[in-house]
Amino acid sequence: MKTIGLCLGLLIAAPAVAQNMAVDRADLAQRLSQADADGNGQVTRAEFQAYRAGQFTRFDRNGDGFVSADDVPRLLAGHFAPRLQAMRQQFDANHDGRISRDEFVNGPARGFDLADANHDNIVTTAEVQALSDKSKAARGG
Ligand SMILES: [Ca+2]
Ligand SMILES: [Ca+2]
Ligand SMILES: [Ca+2]
Repeated sequence: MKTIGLCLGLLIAAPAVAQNMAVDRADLAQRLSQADADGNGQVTRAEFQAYRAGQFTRFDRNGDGFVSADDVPRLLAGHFAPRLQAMRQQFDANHDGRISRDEFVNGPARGFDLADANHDNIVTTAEVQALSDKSKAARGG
């Protein structure tokens, strides 16, 4: 079961937007802070895309340059079909049924765009903080 557990972990780490159209802001804040490669408290679009490239490498388990059903073990295909479908809807720009590295890295970045309140292609810790404050308010806490 070790392999299956590892696979579950990888796929559960898929972008939150893929599993739920509503962006989980706390999760987004965490992912953006992970994307801050040089740790200066700002995530540029380039850093965000580099982070995505790293995610892609993990999702493309068979290393063929595409994220597709082939990357999901047959036993788990039924379980992950809806999630893969959601990812395809978001990222499969040319509708060939699989997600290329380019489609994934340069695909829609709703979370980043949402956090980048002043649209300067840099998400600052202040912007992330503002977003999670909004999120807390929305939850009534
Ligand atoms: Ca693949
Ligand atoms: Ca495609
Ligand atoms: Ca900004």
